[in-house]
Amino acid sequence: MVLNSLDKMVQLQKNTANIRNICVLAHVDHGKTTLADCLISSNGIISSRLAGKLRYMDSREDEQVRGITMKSSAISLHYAKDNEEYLINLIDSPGHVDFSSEVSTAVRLCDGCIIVVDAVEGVCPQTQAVLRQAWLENIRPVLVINKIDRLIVELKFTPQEAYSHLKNILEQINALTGTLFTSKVLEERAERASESQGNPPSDSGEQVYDWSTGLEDTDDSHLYFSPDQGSVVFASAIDGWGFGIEHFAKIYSQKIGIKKEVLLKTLWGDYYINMKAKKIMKVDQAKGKKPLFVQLILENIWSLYDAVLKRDKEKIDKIVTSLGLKIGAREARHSDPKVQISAICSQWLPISHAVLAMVCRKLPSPLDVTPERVERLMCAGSQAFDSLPPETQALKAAFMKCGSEDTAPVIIFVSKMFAVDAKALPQNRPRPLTQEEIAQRRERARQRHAEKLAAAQGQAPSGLPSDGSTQDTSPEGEEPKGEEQQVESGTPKPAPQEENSQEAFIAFARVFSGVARRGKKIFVLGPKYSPVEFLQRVPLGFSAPLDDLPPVPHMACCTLDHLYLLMGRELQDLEEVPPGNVLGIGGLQDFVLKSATLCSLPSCPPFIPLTFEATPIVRVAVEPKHPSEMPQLVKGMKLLNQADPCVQILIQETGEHVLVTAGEVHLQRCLDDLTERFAKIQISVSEPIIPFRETITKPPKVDMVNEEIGKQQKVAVIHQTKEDQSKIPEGIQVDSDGLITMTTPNKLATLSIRAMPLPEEVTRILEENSDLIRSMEQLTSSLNEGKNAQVIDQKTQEKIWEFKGKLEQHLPGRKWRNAVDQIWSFGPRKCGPNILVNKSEHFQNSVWTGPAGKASREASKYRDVGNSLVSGFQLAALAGPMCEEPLMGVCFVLEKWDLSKFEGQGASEEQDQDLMKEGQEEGAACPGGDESQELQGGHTGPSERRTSQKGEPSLPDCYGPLSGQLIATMKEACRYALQVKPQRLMAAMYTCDIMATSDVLGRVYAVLSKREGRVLQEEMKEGTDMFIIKAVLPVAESFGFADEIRKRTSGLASPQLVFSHWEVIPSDPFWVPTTEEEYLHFGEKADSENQARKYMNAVRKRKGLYVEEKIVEHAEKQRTLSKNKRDSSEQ
Ligand SMILES: Nc1nc2c(ncn2[C@@H]2O[C@H](COP(=O)(O)OP(=O)(O)OP(=O)(O)O)[C@@H](O)[C@H]2O)c(=O)[nH]1
Ligand SMILES: [Mg+2]
Repeated sequence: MVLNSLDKMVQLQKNTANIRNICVLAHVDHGKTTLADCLISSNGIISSRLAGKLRYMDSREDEQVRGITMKSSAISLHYAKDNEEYLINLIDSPGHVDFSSEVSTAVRLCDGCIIVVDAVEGVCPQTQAVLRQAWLENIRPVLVINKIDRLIVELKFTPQEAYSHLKNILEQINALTGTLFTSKVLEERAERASESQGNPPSDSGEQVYDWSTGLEDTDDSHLYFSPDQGSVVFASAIDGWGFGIEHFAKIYSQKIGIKKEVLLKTLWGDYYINMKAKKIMKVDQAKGKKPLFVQLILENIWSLYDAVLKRDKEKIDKIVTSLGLKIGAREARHSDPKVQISAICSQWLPISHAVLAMVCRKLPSPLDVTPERVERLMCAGSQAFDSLPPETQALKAAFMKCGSEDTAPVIIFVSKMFAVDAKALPQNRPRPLTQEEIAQRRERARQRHAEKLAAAQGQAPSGLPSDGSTQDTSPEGEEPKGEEQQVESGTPKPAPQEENSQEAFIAFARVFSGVARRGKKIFVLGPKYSPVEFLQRVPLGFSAPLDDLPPVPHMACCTLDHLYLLMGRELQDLEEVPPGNVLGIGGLQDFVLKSATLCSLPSCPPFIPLTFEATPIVRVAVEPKHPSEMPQLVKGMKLLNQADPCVQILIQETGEHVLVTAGEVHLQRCLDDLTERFAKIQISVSEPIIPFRETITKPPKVDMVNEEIGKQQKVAVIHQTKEDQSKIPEGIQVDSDGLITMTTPNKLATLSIRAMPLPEEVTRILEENSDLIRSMEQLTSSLNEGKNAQVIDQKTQEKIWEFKGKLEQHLPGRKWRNAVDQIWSFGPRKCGPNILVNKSEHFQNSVWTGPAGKASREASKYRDVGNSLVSGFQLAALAGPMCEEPLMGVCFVLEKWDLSKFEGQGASEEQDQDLMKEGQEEGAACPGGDESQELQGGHTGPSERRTSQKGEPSLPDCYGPLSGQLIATMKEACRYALQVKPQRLMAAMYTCDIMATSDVLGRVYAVLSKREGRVLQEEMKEGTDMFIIKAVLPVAESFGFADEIRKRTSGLASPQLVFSHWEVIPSDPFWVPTTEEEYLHFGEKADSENQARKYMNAVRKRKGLYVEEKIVEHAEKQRTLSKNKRDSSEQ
C-alpha cells in the first residue's frame, strides 16, 4: 500500500463516524509494539519485512536496547474496507508496571482498546490491571490472543490441545470482565439504594428504587470476548498472521455449502461437522470428533508450520498453490524457516486486516460516546451531574454531538506533555526546496566555483566584487565556508543555534468537541478550576476579549500555536483538527504542567484527574557533579517533571533534590532523560532512599530464642535497665504503664501522655480514608475560624459517620472506651495514620465536631493552647525517635494537662506580651485554677512547686512564648511515650508476581529468600509448565532484584513489582540479649546484627544522626561466656 499523504489524513479526520481512537494494552512483552508494527506496515510506513523487528513505536534508544516500551505514542493509520475509508488513531502503550501511568494517559484519549494476551502466558497481573483501567474509563475492548506460534513451536501442542488452551484463556479473561461488571452493577445498585433512602420518593414515583433490577436482569453478553461475536482475533504478530473466525466462516460456507451464519456460531465451540450429512452437531454426541475450530482452522495452520519447519518443499508448494499465494523467490529460498512462514502467512491471513476490520466493526467511533462516560468525565469525585450549573450541563450535548460547526464549543483534553527535540518540529525541519530555489543555489554555487578558480589562477583576490560575496552570504551564516556546507547539504533554513538545544513540549491531546484551529484563543482549566466560581465572579454575558477577563483561579488563556498530526516518530503540521481526533499541540508548556482541559467556554469543568495505578515509591537524591551546575539541574528537573506523568520532584527540608519514581526501570529512564536531555550535565545519584515508618507494638510474649518471657533467669537485667533509663532524661516521670508526665521548661504547664499501638485494621482504615479525613479537617478549621461552615453534602456526611462507625467497631474493649469520640487530631499532616486522643476533662473537642456542625464554646476557649498541643503531636508523628521517619499506627492519649499554674499566674500578674494575653483570658475564664492544680497535679511534688513559684516571675521572659514551649514539650513527651514502649520499624513492601518454568523455580526461591521475600502463593498455570509465584518483598531489598532474577534464570523469569503495603519488621532494633539462653545463642554483643537495626542505622547514617555502633574490642569465644557469667554471679 502506498504511503498516505497528509492531505488524505486531513480529509479522513473530517469524517467523524469513521474515526477510531484506540490503544493497545497488555502485560509487558505480550507483543503490543510488534502488533503495532504490523498495522503500521499495512500503511507502507515501514516495510512488511521489517514489521515486528523494527518496533517502530519504540522510538527512544533505551526502549530499543531494553526491548520494552516506556511511553505511549500515537500514530494515525488509514484503512479501507467495504468501500469505506477509516482513520485509525492508534496509541501503543507500555506494559511494564513502572510505566502504568502512561497507560492512563493513553486510555483517556481513546474510545476503544485492543487487549493483547500472550497465548502461552495467558492472563497476567498487568492484563488485569489494564482491563480494569479500560473499564474505569468506560472504553470498549476487543481481544487479540497473540503468539499462537509459540503453542506450535515451543510448547509443541497438538491442535486439539491448543484449542483447549485457548478456550481456557478466553474463560479466564471473561471471568475478569465478569467480576468487573458484577462489582459495577452492585455498586450502582447500592448507590441508587442510598439515593432513594436520602430523598423520599416524590409523587411521580419515578424515584422509587426497584429492588428487582439487579444482576439477573442486566444483559452483559455484549461485554464478553467471544470469537463468534467477532471480538477476538487469534494471531502471531511476529509471523504476521491473524484471523477472526468470520474469515474462515466465509471461506467454508462456500466450500462446504453451509450457511455462513451457522458457521459463525459453530466454528468456535464444541461442535463438529458430519461431512457426509453436511450437519453440525454437538461434540458430546460423538466422542472422538474434533471441534470445527480444530479441524477447519488450527490443523491447517499446524500443517503449514510443520511443512516449513521440516523443509518439506513439496508440501509447502502444494499449500501455497492451494491457497493461491505468490511467494517471492528470495523468501522461498531463505534458510530461516521463520522468514518463509511469515512470507506465506502474512499473505494468507494478514494480521493487519483481521485486527483493523475488528476494530472498525466492534469499536465505537467518537460519535458513539455514551452519556455515562461524558458525565463521568465531567464530574469529579462524588459530585452529581445534576448539581452542576445549567451552563455546564448543557455542554454534555456538545460532547455527545461531537459537532464541527463554528458554534460548537471547543473542548480538548491534554493527557500528558511529552518532550521532543525542537529540531524535529515540522516548522524547524528542512523543507524540500522549490525548483526556483534550487536554480538560485546552483547559480550561486557556480559563481563561487568560478571565483575559486580565478583565485587559484593567481588573480588578485581584492579584485573580486565585494558585493558579490555579500549577496552570497545568507543572513544566518557569516562564514562563506559554513554557507557552502549548507548549500551542499541542502538545508535552506537552519534553526537558530539557541533553539537547537531546546526541548519543545507537545501536548498529547484529543479534541472532544468543536474544531481546534491554529491561532485560536482558548481557556486552560487546571484540575482545581470550578466553573461555579467563574460564573459567580464574571458577570453574565461577558463579551469583552478573553484577555480582559478578571483573574479567575486555576484558569488561564492561551493560543493554540501549533497543531500536529502524531505519526509515531514524526509530527506533521496541521491547520485545524476536527472533533474526535487525537492530536499534538505545541506552545502550551507555559500553561500546562502535566494534564489539563482546554475549552472555549469557561462553563466547562475540568475533566476528572487521570487514575494512576502505580504509586511512586523509589526516591533518590540527585546533585550535580560540579556544584556550579545546580541551576541546570533545577531547570532539568522541572522539565522532567513536566515530561513524565508520574515522576515527583521534591526539595526536602534538608535541601536535597529528590526524584520519586515508580520503580527501578522508571528511575533509570528518568536519570537518563535528566543527564542526556533536560539538564545535560553529569549528576551524582544517591542510593535509593528507602522509606520506613515507625510504630510501637504490644510487648512480645516470647524472647528471641522463643522462650516465654519472664520465665528464665535474667542475667543482664542491669545492663538492660541502664539502657532504658538513658533514653529518658531526669525530670520526666514515667509510670509503670508508660504514662509520661512532662512539664514545660518554664514549669507552667504539665502534660501526661501515653502511647498505644493501634490495631492493624484501624491503621488500614485510617490510610484508606485519608481524603475523607482531610476534608473533615478543612471543615473543622473553617468552623474554628468562625467562618460559616460550608455545607457538606449528604454523601460525605454519610461517609464520615460510616468511617467513625468502622473505627468504633475495631476499637473495642475497656481500653478504648470513648476513644473514637475523643479523637482530637490525625497526624502527621493532619490526615495520617496516627491519632491523638484527648482525655482531659476540661477541654472537649474532637474531630467530629466539625462534621456535626457545632463548634463548642469550650473549644474556642482553649483553642490556642489546644492548637499548640496538636502541632506538637503533628511534629512528633512526622518524625519518630528511632530514625526520624514518620509514625504509623500509633495512638497518643493525652491523659491530663494542667495549665493551672500558668492560669494562676496570668490572673495575678500583668503581662504585656501578646501571647500571655491568651493566658489571661483563659485564666479569667477559669477561676479556681489553683484548686484544680491541687487535685490534678498531685504528682508534682510540693518542693517542685515551691521552686517554680520562686523562679517564676522572670521565667516567661527567658523561655519565650508559652505556645512554643507547649509545642516542644508535647513533641518531646510523645517521643518519650514511644520510647518506653516496644518500638518497631515498618518496611514498605512490594508484591511481586513472578512467572517461571519449573526448572528455574528453585533459583527464583533462592533469590527471594536471600532478599527476605515471602512467598504467598504458588500455582501452576494450567496447560503449561509455568508456575506463578506471588510473593511480598521489602522495598529495601528490591534494588537489583529484577536483574538478579533475570540473570539467575537466564531470562526465563521476570518479576513485576508493585507497592502494596507497610509491614512491621518483627525484630526489635534496640534488642540486646538479656536471658541466659539469648546470651548462649547470640553472644554478649549480639553481633549477628538484626535486620531492623541494620535498616535503622542506615537511615540514621543517611540523615547524619548519631549511630551507636558496636565495635569489637576484644574478640572472644562464646563458650567462655558461660564461665564468665558464673564468675560474675559468684561475685
Ligand atoms: N513467538 C512470538 N514472539 C512474539 C510475538 N509477538 C511479539 N513477540 C516477541 O515478544 C517480545 C516482546 O514484544 P513487544 O512487541 O516489544 O512487546 P510489548 O507488549 O510491546 O512490550 P512492552 O511494550 O515492553 O510492554 C519481542 O521479543 C517480540 O519479538 C509472536 O507473535 N510470537
Ligand atoms: Mg511495547
